[in-house]
Amino acid sequence: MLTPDSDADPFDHANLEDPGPLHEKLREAGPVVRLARYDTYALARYEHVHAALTDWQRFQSGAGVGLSNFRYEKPWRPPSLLLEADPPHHDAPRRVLTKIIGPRSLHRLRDRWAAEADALVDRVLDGGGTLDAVPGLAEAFPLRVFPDAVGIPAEGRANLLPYGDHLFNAFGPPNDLVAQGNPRIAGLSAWVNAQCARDVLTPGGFGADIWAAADRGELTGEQAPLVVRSLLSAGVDTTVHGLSAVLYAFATNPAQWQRLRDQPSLARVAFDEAVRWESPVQTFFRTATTDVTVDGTTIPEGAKILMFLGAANRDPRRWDDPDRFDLGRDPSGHVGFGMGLHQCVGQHIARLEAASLLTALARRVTRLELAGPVRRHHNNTLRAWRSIPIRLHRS
Ligand code: OW7
Repeated sequence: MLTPDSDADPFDHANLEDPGPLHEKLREAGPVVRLARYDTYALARYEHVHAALTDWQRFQSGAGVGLSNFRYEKPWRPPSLLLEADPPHHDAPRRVLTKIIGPRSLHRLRDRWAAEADALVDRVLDGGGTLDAVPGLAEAFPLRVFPDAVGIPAEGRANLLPYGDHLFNAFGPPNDLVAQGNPRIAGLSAWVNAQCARDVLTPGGFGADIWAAADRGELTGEQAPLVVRSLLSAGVDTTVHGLSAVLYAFATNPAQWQRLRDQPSLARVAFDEAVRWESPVQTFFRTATTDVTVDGTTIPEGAKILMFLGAANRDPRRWDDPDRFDLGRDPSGHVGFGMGLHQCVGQHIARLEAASLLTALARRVTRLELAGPVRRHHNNTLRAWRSIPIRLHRS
């Protein structure tokens, strides 16, 4: 079958502002669409995104999960041992991190994070309850709890968000968003790298736990700081935009908020439904290790393949009424956290942050109401908000 071509730019500002129309076009054009301007292949249907994510042998990560191909171009930073690696190199770092930030280890943080969420929401309500939910809740909560849990010092934490923002832009083409971040990235990067050293990390945190794994021989001393870097790279912007998404979803779907208030145990389903609905991580690339035929169309060896997680998560072939944010559906199987070997190792942290914040809000707030115009933040990989003015109605 001849592969359909598209001259669309998924990374231009119109598509970053509202990717829905492009996603529909790509899903309907065929199982594989060649993105002519980047000489890459797009997958936008759930079935094929899922298949590529679970076939790490033919869809490799080790040549980079951005547009740039590490076979030909030097990466802007030393590659991640998790995200940008394939088995067998991927396995030890993954095994170590899976245990350190798995559900069992996170259990210790439950009560502390619940208390922090209660305190934050009380403070916001005491201040009148009208605020920008992006800095005021979605950024404030992760920045309150996550760097402490990793065990980095207080100084310089404001570097985490701009570092992540640039990192996620850098998976895309070298466009204006990357150019905007370039002047600051050396400084941000130096700061992040410095936080990964063993003597900087507080005992009892995830970072110290990673170094302890190195002492047991589960990682080398060269690997340990790069695994800490993965936490600081992947763990901040993602959760911020995931929390923004669920807050916006509830502000614009008051009946769903009532449902959560009636049944607070829905907080986790609500967050996963928001991750499906919004797909805070929109896209990642893979590289074909051999000629791959997808539903009759062939992708050549060495080609980059762009997987549209956001399009798959709203594919009507897989989801009933996919554009609806609905606590009544079962969102499991969404690819917002990926799927397979690389599926988000931090998803339990994200869910615990979200459940803590949503539970604190559900106990105290009858209604989240938009209180002004919302604004998107454009990023080559992340679906993000700059501003969500809201009024919280105290119960
Ligand atoms: C890393 C959300 C995907 C990521 C993203 C960015 C960096 C890393 C991982 O996971 O450094 O491992």
